[in-house]
Amino acid sequence: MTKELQIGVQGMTCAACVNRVERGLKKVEGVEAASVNLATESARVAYDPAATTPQALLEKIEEVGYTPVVAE
Ligand code: 9UX
Repeated sequence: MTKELQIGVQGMTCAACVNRVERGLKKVEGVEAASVNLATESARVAYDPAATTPQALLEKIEEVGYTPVVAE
């Protein structure tokens, strides 16, 4: 089973920032795909809810240096 989550990400200013967040998210166990958009300051993550949690994804974004924002 796969779930998708849209997360706001604040603090990104360049393409390298985007890569940091994407690569960080993809390293989380259970993440199947991660796509980060600089223009909309958000990340879209597909993950296995049996293997990870939204909380772990938010913590990873903080760990790589950015600010996650849960909106929707
Ligand atoms: Mo370049 Mo993005 O230092 O932080 S990676 S602006």
